[in-house]
Amino acid sequence: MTVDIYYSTLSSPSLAVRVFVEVAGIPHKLHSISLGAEENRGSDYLKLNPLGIVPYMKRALKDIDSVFLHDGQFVAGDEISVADLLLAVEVESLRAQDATSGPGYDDLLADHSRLRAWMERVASRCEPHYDRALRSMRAMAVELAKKRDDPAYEPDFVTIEGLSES
Ligand SMILES: N[C@@H](CCC(=O)N[C@@H](CS)C(=O)NCC(=O)O)C(=O)O
Repeated sequence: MTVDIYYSTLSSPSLAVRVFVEVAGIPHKLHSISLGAEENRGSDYLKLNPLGIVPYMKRALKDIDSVFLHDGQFVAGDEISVADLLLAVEVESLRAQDATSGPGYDDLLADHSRLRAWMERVASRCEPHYDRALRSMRAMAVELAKKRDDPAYEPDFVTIEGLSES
């Protein structure tokens, strides 16, 4: 299966993803998005990725399941690496994105049992640091969900941000 990667040559995370898939021999197609020409803010790209940022992988959750986690316990084999942490935190960030619109985080991950099991492995391998570091992001998702129900509700982001320090 070929992974579609939307990327910019001026974006460091894009370059990291490109080098990773090339070194790992993962079949992929690169689609160049010009940040300078603001193609990432154009309606075609926003339809694809409403966040308007690069890198972006189409069907990313499916790709993580079938391409990145198909052999071994972790992304680069049976040992955890920084690739697992970067990817797991990126998946966790869907909590905030989907608290404001679209399906919730649990619904998004519902059909991805391999992905969920890997997320649990990453968290438990890095316990207690992983859950502690993610506390603010998870709390923010809860507060954003309240705001979705009541647009007048104003979450206290300063207090939420401080949670991970305690
Ligand atoms: N956490 C994201 C960060 C992506 C990101 O910040 N991309 C920047 C370029 S490095 C971007 O697309 N900026 C465009 C914008 O914000 O309008 C990732 O690692 O993929």
